[in-house]
Amino acid sequence: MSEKLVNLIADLQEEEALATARQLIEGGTDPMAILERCREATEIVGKRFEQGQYFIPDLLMSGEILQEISELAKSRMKKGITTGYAGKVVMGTVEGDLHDIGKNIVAFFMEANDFQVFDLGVDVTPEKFVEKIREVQPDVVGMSGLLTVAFKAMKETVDAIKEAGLREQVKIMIGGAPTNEQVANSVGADAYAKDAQHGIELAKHWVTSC
Ligand code: B1M
Repeated sequence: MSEKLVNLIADLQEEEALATARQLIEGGTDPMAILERCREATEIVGKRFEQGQYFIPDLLMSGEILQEISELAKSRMKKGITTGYAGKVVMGTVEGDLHDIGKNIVAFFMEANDFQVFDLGVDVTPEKFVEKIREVQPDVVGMSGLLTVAFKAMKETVDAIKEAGLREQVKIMIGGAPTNEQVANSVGADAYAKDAQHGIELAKHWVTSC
């Protein structure tokens, strides 16, 4: 069934994809696992776009399907929300990049895991990151980026945090489909998170070991 979901999203069959996701959620499949399959489907969409089979409206449609499925998954997750306090996270999609579906999923799961999340949205300049870090003194800063040009913006953001004298106070993680450990090293971040679960594990580890 989850394989079917991947194919339906990749083929942009909105209604059937939503119905299948609903069936999976109601059947007790872990919402996080469903979202991971959705991410796999968007890789296929991305490839078809690169190969000239899909165009911008198709990217938009895949984004819409993903948003709707993540809302479904989130409504199921809310039941598990606890009441403690794990730490503060300032998060955003870096300057020049407007992709936010993955970032929103990560922010949601962080909140569901007791982090106080300050989500700055998309196209966030280094100055806005610095301003928010000064204001709320977070434990963790998260930068999301889906475009390879976002790597430059990530580096500029880390540099701005250093110049503001705030680098030692925060741990920085990056995420987004094209990122990896090497990108994290090259932009001066502390780590790369491959998905929401990994991001939560990293943030929890940092907060508890400080
Ligand atoms: Co765009 N797009 N897009 N797009 N888009 C990609 C990223 C692309 C790879 C497609 C492709 O060509 N194969 C390509 C980038 C190529 C590159 O730079 N090398 C691309 C392009 C080229 C573009 C435009 C330039 C197209 C154009 O206009 N010519 C344009 C750029 C606009 C801009 O940002 N300035 C553009 C626009 C768009 C839409 C607006 C239409 C739409 C986004 C809608 C939205 O976000 N609200 C869109 C979409 C949907 C995609 C694809 C198909 C799907 C992205 C997505 O949402 N994935 C994408 C193809 C792909 O990713 N392979 C593509 C699902 C999401 C759940 O995964 O974001 O990876 P992801 O998040 C994961 C993990 O990565 C991780 O956790 C999440 C959950 O597992 N994670 C973090 C993410 N952030 C994290 C942060 C963390 C920790 C973990 O801590 C801080």
